[in-house]
Amino acid sequence: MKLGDIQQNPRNLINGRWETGPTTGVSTNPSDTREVVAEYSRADRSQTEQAVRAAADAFPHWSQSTPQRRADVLDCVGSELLARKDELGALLAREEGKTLPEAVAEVARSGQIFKFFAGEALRIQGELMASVRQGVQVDVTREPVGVVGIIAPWNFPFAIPAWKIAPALAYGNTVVFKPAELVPACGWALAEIISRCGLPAGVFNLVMGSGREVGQTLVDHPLVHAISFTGSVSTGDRILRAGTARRAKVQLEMGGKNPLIVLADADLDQAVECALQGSYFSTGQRCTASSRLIVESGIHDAFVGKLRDRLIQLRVGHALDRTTEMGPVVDGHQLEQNLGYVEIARGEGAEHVWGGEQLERSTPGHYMSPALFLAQPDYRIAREEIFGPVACVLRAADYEHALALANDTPFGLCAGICTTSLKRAMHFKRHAAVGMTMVNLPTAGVDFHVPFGGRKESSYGAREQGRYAAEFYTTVKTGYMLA
Ligand code: TXE
Repeated sequence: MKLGDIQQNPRNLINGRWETGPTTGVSTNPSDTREVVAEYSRADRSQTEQAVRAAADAFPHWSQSTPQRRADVLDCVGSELLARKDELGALLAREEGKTLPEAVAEVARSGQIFKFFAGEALRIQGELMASVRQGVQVDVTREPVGVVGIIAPWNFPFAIPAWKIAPALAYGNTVVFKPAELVPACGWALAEIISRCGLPAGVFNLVMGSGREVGQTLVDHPLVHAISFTGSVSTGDRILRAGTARRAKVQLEMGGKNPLIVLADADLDQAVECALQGSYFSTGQRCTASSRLIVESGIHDAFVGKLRDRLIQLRVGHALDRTTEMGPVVDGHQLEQNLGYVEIARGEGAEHVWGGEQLERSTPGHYMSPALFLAQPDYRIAREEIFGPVACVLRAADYEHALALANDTPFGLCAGICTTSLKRAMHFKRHAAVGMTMVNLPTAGVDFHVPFGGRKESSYGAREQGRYAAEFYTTVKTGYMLA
């Protein structure tokens, strides 16, 4: 199927068949709101239940399939994503609004993730142990969990589903996937590729629709054994309560308020580029975005001045325009939220450095200029996840003060430091209360073959990605045998 067909009527994949839902939804291009990207079929509660039953029925057979078979399926998906990265990247840029290079890179990354887990399917390991009892042999083996409900956000419409779906299938689970409502065409395009790579009916299902109906049905359904979710803290909390109440396995990746410390001994140009990339690329719509720039007094004014100069030059525009460096905000609601935080910052007395205004471009879209404020640690813009191109600078007296500020947050996803001191970098890596640390790198931008996730309110459950994904997508069995 060609991409042109996507606009026609992407449908839901239930038990190997493309099913029309009772209602139709629309996704639009945030760079040009006159353009409809997809009119898609929305599934309802009963179709979601059908998808879950299909996945449950397919599980016994699929869970016994050979690793080679599963590897072949995942390799096929990865190859097609890589071969079509430009075309699918253009779709992603149109539907979500990230720039074309960012979007193409995300699709390529998704292909690499499927390839990685094709390999992992062949590397499922167990342990053989000596027993404490004479003549007894003990082994520990990994088995799939069952039906996995995958609930994804809009900000990485290919990569996040990829890093959930690929390990789920690699380890022998069956899947019901619900993409975010803002990006159905991307979710559908990924599902369409998966549907042609040799899976038996029911092993992988796609249900598009609302969180309240489709998502909640997955969370509450007794046949869904595990739920992997990425999104907001409030939705994550609700999923955690409902999922664990019925003893489902739950994995949550939620918000961040990630600090980037800049010490006086840092390479100034490098630190400014780390801040610019981490705070504003992908329009700041990354859970790993650096939204708190904690800068030591000795370099504070030079850093703020140089970052301001870079922000003035940053080209905001249509995601498909080759000269654009920062695309639009994903939708009107998110834009309103971002501009609302700009007003809150002003109201709290934050010093405005640059930006934070709605912009007009030649096409009607959700454009705003990147915003930078000087704030105090107790201001709301320094404490709450905004999820847009709005960052604040906090002044730190010295390294110890900077570290204390960095850890003074309910979140704990990622933290970075720019410094030329090996001693400080090592101390920071040890004492940052997060799941991921960066030294002289932006807080956003991670590898796919190592664990991803955080502490405190940012994450719950087993880590995602790399071989640590096995912790969530498998359960261990201990076997005893009289030898
Ligand atoms: O998130 P939601 P939204 C943050 C960001 C953003 C805010 C709202 O601050 O402004 O969240 O975005 C599904 N049961 N992040 O509304 O609601 C929903 O359909 C089951 C940060 O998009 O959390 C979607 O598929 N599912 C984040 C997914 O959950 C439900 C990335 C995420 O939606 C549900 C995205 C329910 N009751 C947003 N309600 C990050 N840090 O990466 C909704 N959903």
